[in-house]
Amino acid sequence: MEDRGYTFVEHEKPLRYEEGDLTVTRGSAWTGPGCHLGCGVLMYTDEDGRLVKVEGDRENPFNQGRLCARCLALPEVVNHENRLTHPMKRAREMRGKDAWERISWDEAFDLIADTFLALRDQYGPECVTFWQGTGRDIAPWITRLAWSYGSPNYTVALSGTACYAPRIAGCRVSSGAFWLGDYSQQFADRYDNPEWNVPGMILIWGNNPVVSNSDGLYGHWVTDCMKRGSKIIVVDPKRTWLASKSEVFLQLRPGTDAALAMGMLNVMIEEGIYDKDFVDCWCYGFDELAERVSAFTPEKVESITWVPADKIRAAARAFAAADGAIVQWGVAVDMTKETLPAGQAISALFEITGNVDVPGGMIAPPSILYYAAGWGRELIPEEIRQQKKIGNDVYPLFKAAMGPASTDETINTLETGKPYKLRAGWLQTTNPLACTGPDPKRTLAALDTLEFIVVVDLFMTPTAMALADVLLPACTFPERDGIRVGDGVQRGESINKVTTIGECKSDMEINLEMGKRFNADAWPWDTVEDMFTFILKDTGMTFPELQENAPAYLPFTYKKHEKGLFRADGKPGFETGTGRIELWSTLYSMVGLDPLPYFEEPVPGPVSTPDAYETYPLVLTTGARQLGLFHSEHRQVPHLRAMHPDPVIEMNPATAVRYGLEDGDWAWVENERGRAKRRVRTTNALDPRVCSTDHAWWRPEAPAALEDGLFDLWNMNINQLITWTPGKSGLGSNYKTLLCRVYKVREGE
Ligand SMILES: Nc1nc2c(c(=O)[nH]1)N[C@H]1C(S)=C(S)[C@@H](COP(=O)(O)OP(=O)(O)OC[C@H]3O[C@@H](n4cnc5c(=O)[nH]c(N)nc54)[C@H](O)[C@@H]3O)O[C@H]1N2
Ligand SMILES: Nc1nc2c(c(=O)[nH]1)N[C@H]1C(S)=C(S)[C@@H](COP(=O)(O)OP(=O)(O)OC[C@H]3O[C@@H](n4cnc5c(=O)[nH]c(N)nc54)[C@H](O)[C@@H]3O)O[C@H]1N2
Ligand code: SF4
Ligand SMILES: [Mo]
Repeated sequence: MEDRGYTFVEHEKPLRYEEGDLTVTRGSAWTGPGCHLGCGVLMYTDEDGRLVKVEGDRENPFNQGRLCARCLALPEVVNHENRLTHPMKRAREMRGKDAWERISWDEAFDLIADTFLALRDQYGPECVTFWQGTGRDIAPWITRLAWSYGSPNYTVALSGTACYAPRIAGCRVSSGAFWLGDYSQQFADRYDNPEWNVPGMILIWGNNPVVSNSDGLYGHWVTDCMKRGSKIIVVDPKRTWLASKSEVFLQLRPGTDAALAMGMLNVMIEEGIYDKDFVDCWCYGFDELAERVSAFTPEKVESITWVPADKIRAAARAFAAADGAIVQWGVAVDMTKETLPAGQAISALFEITGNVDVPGGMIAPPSILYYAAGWGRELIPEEIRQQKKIGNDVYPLFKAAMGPASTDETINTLETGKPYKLRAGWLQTTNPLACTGPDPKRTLAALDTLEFIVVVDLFMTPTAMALADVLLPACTFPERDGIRVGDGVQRGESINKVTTIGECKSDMEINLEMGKRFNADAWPWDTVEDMFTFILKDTGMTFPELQENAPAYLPFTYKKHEKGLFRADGKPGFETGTGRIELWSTLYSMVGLDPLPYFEEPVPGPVSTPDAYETYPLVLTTGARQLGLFHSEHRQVPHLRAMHPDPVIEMNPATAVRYGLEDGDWAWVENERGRAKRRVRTTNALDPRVCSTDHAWWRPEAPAALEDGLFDLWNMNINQLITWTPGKSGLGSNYKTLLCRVYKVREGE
């Protein structure tokens, strides 16, 4: 292995060793089942090769031996009797019925290839739509599959691509980079690294990191930093556990985030407590931003957000005064309809205070390889992408700057056949009817127009039961090898196979095999190991070398803008049109969007739709994460289901009394579009005007067939209250900004 300046961790033991009767294999977690992270794990297998126990790896700097419930319960997932274990097919006219025929992998691959290739010959490659769910280990493999087939219509199956993409797109537009909080995760020696500083302030915004461990952040890093002196501010409609430990808790009305951020900017600018040198030297459009936020006085913002003006002032002052400040933002920022201006205002908080690429502030770590946003872009001609990608003609931003197609427009296209008819679908790592998609009845009818649908999953799901013509069984991570090199966390990890279940194949194997049949030149590797080694070629490591030595850490430098390390031309500054951080966005202006942050009332809402508010008098946010459940997964897993057996709606005790409900009652949560059943949980952590409810519910134990209720989906899925309506840019959604009423479920319902 060549010396490229990587740092490796000393391992006391080899990759595999014996402990009593068991074999222990070191590795990194990743999907399936779902999670965004890759904690260091020790996987214990018995003499039959069965996974029996998982422990945290103390040597791994990422999680330092800690694991959460989902990895501890992993053997129950991997060995579950309801895992899909072999490929199956079903005649199109039998969709929705539990009427499957077992087939071999060869038959499955041949059937899919014959169908997809015939459609490509007849209608052109854009007639196939490829869907993935959240950031599992899928983006490189599904994008390469779609693009090597020739279709630009790869998409993340969410309305308004409302998960991470708006935050990433917004940051890239304004600064050419994506910013993460600096918790020392880029250093193998972590908190002991001499270059790192403890962040003075962590502003946790619409994120609950100790539960969700989302987007590359291990939640315990926040508490690790708090033990070392960091203070926190929390922006959330609910007094979360972290909020109860905060310096300032800003309990806002859901969906008013942009107004709150503009109020904080107003205070910083009025009081002159931002970093003037940084702004003068490195930012563009500050005067315009100052003018825009001048109307957002704390008093005005109080009336919009329900957050007291004094708290807004206190939060702005504490953030600006901190030595090293982080904005730890979450998906709530993406799930407000006008998400780009909200994200723009929130990122301006760390930009005008100069918390950019500094220790304990925000950092933009290089990845070992940058392929997470898509691998194989060169396989599809740019003019095809420009002309044919769905959503480009409706949303100029999608044409100018977005890799995926717009899912909202994909739904419209499925229904109207415009601008052309979609014929087939490839759904891998997503369960849109139970979780990802709003308006599941509409989603079902739209997808059902496709002539041919392939689903790749671990378990039978409502989506597979309703729609799949071919269903392929995927591996969980202990059943496969893999790499993790491209997600901005600055380290290379390997996923190491320890067990085998049925005939399951990994997503990488499936896509390599399919890809060869679509376009052999684009997939020249004999095995996935060869493919991983190819991907690693710029690192000087082969895949087996990575497995032995992982995790591998890249060298890291702060203040890259001063050193010419951000720009392709090697000059100081940022990779934007003006070379500066653009508080006034030249790209937004070019694609017809407002170049400055703004606030728009969430729709529906108490202000935007007062008539609806009379009928549906509670503000509703959905989908706050639960520790034992990842989206629609884990409902079959005994120890995890026991942690959260039923879908819950949380409300203030006064709200429950007002609607004749008691803690533990079953209630309907309803708006004009539909209703879902929830168990009432009363809590003082919520304002009496606001409720919070779980998402992604179905009951795997309920009857499966569509005519029998599709695993109780129509009683359980809260997304029946939500519509496919993104913001003006095509990004953003109203998953977390709804209105509802609640009433008791009657006996027999
Ligand atoms: N109301 C509401 N709805 C929401 C949200 C919300 O906050 N509120 N959040 C949204 C967000 S942010 C997201 S990202 C989406 C997530 O939505 P999705 O990512 O689509 O999540 P799931 O619906 O659980 O579907 C994932 C499917 O992938 C399967 N799977 C897991 N691991 C693997 C694997 O390695 N390989 C394969 N082939 N399959 C695998 C699982 O069994 C499951 O059936 O949901 C969204 N839906
Ligand atoms: N256990 C578990 N972990 C997960 C997931 C899972 O399903 N289960 N899903 C993964 C995925 S795909 C994602 S995107 C991440 C998301 O993880 P997070 O970003 O942490 O998102 P949520 O838990 O949906 O919401 C975070 C907080 O936002 C608050 N909130 C609700 N509405 C608003 C609002 O309008 N404004 C503000 N400021 N706050 C609001 C909620 O009360 C909650 O405390 O989690 C990932 N991790
Ligand atoms: S965050 Fe939890 S589920 Fe995810 S890899 Fe780490 S321990 Fe496993
Ligand atoms: Mo997400």
